[in-house]
Amino acid sequence: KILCPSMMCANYDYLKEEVINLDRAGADIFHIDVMDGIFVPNFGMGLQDIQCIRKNTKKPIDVHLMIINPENYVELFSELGADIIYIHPEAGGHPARTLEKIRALNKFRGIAINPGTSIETVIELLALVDYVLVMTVNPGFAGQRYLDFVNQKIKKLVLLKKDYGYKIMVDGAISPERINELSKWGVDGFILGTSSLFGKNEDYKDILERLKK
Ligand code: S6P
Ligand code: MG
Repeated sequence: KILCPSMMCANYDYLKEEVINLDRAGADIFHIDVMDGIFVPNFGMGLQDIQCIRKNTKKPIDVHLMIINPENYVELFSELGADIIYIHPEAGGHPARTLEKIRALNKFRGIAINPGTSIETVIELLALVDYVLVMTVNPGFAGQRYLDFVNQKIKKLVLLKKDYGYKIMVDGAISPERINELSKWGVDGFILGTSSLFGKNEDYKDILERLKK
């Protein structure tokens, strides 16, 4: 199980300490949500936040770009030290070209797909990516409700995985129970927000160890 703390849920008063603690506690990949107020009705995280996270961990970081025309910004996020760059094929531009750009920068390529986006509309991209981030909430906010209708898509992506070799990650309202169930289905990685990791009054290490099992 690949466990990825969603850093927009961290305590910003102590962002540096949060990164150091999560790193020591066994986080696998730091997940950073980037929102432009247009593709999704919210803003965050800032470039300075990304710099702070990059400075305080050697673990991989991913940027989940919820921004329109991501093609224009992949160099920027590459320079900021992202290891995995997720783009939304729904966000305009030419996703296949953007993914090619990410590969040329020697970064891992990812697509993030909205609950309302079907596999059929992104099938050509599946051969071009290392990671598929399945949104199980409509993107933009933490603390939402899990959308059960996405389960069907997750199962289809698990079947297709054998031919393409991507990793499947899920993002949105991922609770401990959900992690158990989805990992049995063949989901590889989990974005951890308020449903499983943050605001729990328990050591990150204890939580992450329990979730790993
Ligand atoms: C949502 C964003 C996610 C959230 C995460 C929060 O737009 O892409 O990464 O931060 O879903 O987790 P939770 O458990 O509060 O839904
Ligand atoms: Mg996200």
